[in-house]
Amino acid sequence: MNIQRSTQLFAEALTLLPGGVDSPVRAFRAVGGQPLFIDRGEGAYLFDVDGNRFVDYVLSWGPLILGHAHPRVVAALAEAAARGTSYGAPSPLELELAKLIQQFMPSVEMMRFVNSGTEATMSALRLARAFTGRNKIVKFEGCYHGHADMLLVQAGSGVATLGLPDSPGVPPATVADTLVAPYNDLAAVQKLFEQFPRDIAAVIVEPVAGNMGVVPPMEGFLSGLRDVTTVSGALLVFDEVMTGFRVHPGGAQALYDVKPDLTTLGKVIGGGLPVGSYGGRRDVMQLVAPAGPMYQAGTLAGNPLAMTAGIETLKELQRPGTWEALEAHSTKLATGLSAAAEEAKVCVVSHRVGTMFTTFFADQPVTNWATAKSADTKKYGAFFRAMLEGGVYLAPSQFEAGFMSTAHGETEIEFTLAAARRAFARLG
Ligand code: KE4
Repeated sequence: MNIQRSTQLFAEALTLLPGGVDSPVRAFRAVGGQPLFIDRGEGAYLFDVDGNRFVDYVLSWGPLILGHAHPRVVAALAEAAARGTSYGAPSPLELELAKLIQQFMPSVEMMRFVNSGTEATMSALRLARAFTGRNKIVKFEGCYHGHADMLLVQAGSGVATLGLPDSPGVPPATVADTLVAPYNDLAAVQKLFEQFPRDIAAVIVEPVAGNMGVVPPMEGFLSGLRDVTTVSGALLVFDEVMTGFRVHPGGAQALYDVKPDLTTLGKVIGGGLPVGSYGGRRDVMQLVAPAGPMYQAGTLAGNPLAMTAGIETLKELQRPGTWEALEAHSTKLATGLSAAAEEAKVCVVSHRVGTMFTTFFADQPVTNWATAKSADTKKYGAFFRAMLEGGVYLAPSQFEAGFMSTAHGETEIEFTLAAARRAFARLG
């Protein structure tokens, strides 16, 4: 595969951007090789600057559930841009998107738009602390909620531990109130609440984990979190930045019928433009300035272009048959990948929830970070490179999710499964 132009651009990028990228996971460090520079996206496809074409399952890490450059989104954006790119003042578009989100997620009684998932989770936890008057938060190993200091914490040993800074530059004092438990381990969370009965402001969870690879919640885990937070007066925060409009039209909260106090969103609700939101119980959201004293602000929050792309995306998702087709194609792909691995006698654990999926190169069940990180990342890297050579662009990390879009049809899936059979054969 000719990657000459990407190679030149990457060499230049390394002199301008740390690691040559604007977000670490894009650098291909986990899978070997170097990042491809993209010229354009079209439907299910990415085209790099050397003219190579790929069926894309990263889809900008989730936002592009309609695929790249959907005509309806592009046309609406062109019109919106002609009316100005930012107002720094309220616009009807924010209300239109808010009402659309509420149609899908009635638990979000009131919300605030921000510019990223990181801002959404950071603000939601500040709000939970303001509402409860408590300081501690609980997160889970292997769950990622953006790069706010207090959330950049990896559990140490043991069932649950006081967080230690994971990244340099995060002062120990900033994470002293961040408690960590293994995903799917309700007993560990109950133990934390016994240890800190009146100190925990919130439990934040990816209701389907996507940032250790896709790991579904075990039976009773989410409802157990709901019970323990209700009893203790802590808030339950569902971080649906990735799962929102991906695992079910109403998100994981609809799929598993568990109602959080706050929900964070991002990705799909911006249709590929910078966006995030946090929202939920009206009595909690009323604390947010200027309605209440909890401060949070943003120059480009509620940006008319991001709102427009989000509105058109959610409206398109409401077309009859859309979710059925997404479910059918996601199922066909995931089962096809498992069958291809089995045919080549390659051991994989395949997880899929809605339009999110991960093929773990593992020979034991994957239920949390400890079991996810036992996957053979070298083998995943070899598979990733073989699929890239075969014209399929997967997540450049074993610990990420793959995504389906409405633009992926039979042709793309058959092409992908043929490439997978060849790639697994090389590994087998
Ligand atoms: P952003 O700040 O990247 O918009 O959102 C942070 C975030 C919050 N919550 C969840 C559940 C998320 O998955 C994310 C971001 N996801 C990663 C992909 N695993 C973004 C890709 C990247 O970091 O480049």
